[in-house]
Amino acid sequence: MQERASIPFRTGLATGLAIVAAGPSRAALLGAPEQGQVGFLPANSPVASDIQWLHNAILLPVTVGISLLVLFLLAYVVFRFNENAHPTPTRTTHNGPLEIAWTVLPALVLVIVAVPSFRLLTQQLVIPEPELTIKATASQWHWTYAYPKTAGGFSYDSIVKEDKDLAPGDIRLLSVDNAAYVPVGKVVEIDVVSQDVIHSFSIPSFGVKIDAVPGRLNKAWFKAGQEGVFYGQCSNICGIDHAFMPIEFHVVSQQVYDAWLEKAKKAFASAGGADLAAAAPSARAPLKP
Ligand SMILES: [Cu+2]
Repeated sequence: MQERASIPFRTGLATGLAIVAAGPSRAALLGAPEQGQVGFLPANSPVASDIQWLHNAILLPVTVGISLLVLFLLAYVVFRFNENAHPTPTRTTHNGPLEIAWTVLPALVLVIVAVPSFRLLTQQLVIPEPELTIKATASQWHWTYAYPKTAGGFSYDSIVKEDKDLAPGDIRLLSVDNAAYVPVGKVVEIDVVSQDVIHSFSIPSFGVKIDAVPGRLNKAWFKAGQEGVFYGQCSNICGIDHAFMPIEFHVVSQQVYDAWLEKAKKAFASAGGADLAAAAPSARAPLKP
């Protein structure tokens, strides 16, 4: 069983800086939520690290600061200007410098948030030259992964394990029968599409979350710095089994990936190859919650 990476709940500027400075530790990570967890899953891609940095170093201080300031102003007004403390109200209606300040300062806060936000958005959307491209096709209610011709050109369905099929180390409602494998340290592009309704492909540890829309190819990318198992879920309500189409990605060394590729080529070659159009949704009764 994978050892769980313990991510204690720490917030604020210090954490944001620490994440950026230290980077991930060397142990294999488990990108799955823990019971009672508060905070992010371990970041295992540049985009995920930067998302967490934006949250911890920029958004959290800004929201906490503004909340405290408003709380202070409210309390000040309540105690300083109540009828007992201040029986004769002032007739002041305008204050030029104050009005300029409360217009300029919020605008500055918006700029402080906007600059790293747009940088992050660009980082997510401008995809570096991929070393592996996987096509993820959503169906009600599972994912189909297709590997390119250069990797053997095969595709297979990835379906949630039912409770009776769970092996030791599996995670209920997250483990699947056929996980996707990617090599560590490589730029992986995920091409996401749907063959019925709108789904959403999401793996928090990779900072990937993108809609799967019929007739439209959406793209996302990640570069996993560490080996481990990383889970995600369909994140767009897509029907009765929406909660039962998890995503399981194994980040492994190049040798393990090559070995898996050899096995997968043989195992999935007979199951429809890379012809996604012919890959029918697997016949399966909806799971009961
Ligand atoms: Cu879905």
